[in-house]
Amino acid sequence: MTDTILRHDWSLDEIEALFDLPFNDLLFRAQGIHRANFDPNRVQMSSLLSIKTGACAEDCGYCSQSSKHASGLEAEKLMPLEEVVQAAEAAKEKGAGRFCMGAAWRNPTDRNLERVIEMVEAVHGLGMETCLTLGMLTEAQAERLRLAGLDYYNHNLDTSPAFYGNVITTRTFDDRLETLAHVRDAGINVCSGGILGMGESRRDRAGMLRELANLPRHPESVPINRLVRIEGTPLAEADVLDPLEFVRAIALARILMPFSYVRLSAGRAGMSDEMQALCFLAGANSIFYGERLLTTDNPEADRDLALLERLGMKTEQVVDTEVKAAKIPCSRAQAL
Ligand code: SAM
Ligand code: DTB
Ligand code: SF4
Repeated sequence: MTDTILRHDWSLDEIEALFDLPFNDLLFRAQGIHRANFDPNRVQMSSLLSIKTGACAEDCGYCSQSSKHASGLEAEKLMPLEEVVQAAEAAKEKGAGRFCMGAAWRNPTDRNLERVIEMVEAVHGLGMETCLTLGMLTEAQAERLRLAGLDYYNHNLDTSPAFYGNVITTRTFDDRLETLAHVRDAGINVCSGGILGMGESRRDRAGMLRELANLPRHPESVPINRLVRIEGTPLAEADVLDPLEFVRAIALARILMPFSYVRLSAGRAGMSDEMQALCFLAGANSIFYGERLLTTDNPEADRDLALLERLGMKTEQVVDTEVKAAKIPCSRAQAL
């Protein structure tokens, strides 16, 4: 059995050295760590819903929802509660355990936050785990969400500190760290990852993973997105990342954050079944499930279920969220 060492002091050179390992050696290491800490044949499934779409004040170079880009996306107001509940019910019916609601805001106003909290409470009422991604949060807002029973908050670092300015200029890397600290301090599970394939170097990929791994506690959930190239955005013509480099990054995430759920996130619609299978072998154990991400397509639910069946993999059972939170291994291990 592989001993799992939990570290928060990785250097860039150490991470790059792991990235440079022969592919089979890297995957063997990642799979060993994965097996020591998780059932390798289980996958956690989250469904996404855009509850407020487009007209965002930020300029994230990859995003269809920025008002600064001409992606042709039609902006929509905050969705009524009933529509959100219907979407959550449908996602639950299909087998999703967690429902993640995203809004194209730089940050929520306190008034909007109260409306979103009604959604969180209603989705909880269906017996699903809840996740939100609403942009930056103040300390008080994070506290309010915790009181409302929110399970996870997603806020991505997106890329390395060095590459960050090439992608986003309207908020800083440190702003993102600050929101993550508010979420962590409030006692909400942290979901944070980034995007690969935006023209960054391998060192940048290592740099992003280093930032995540060197947080005081590892995020419970680490979404690794492959850029979905969207017409009208500055990154529409970015070179497609070598699929094997993407798999390597998944393996690195698994090695650096051994107890975290590593989510094979956006970009799966453009991945072969074989590439996804390699990602699971490298330690990915979570996916976005359902035909829509926020504004772009995800694989059909049936295709995903068929792939899991072919791989002999099963959906992680949805258990009572309180019990589940108590079971998250990193809460135990990282407190040591
Ligand atoms: N507005 C909020 C924010 O930025 O925090 C929440 C929604 S935002 C769309 C959530 C995350 O989705 C981004 O941080 C980014 O990592 C990911 N994302 C957005 N557009 C993407 C794309 N075209 N390809 C891959 N990932 C993308
Ligand atoms: C994350 O890391 N990826 C999700 C979720 N967190 C919110 C969003 C992916 C968005 C992909 C592009 C789109 O559909 O607009
Ligand atoms: Fe706005 Fe989020 Fe898109 Fe950035 S990623 S433009 S903050 S919706």
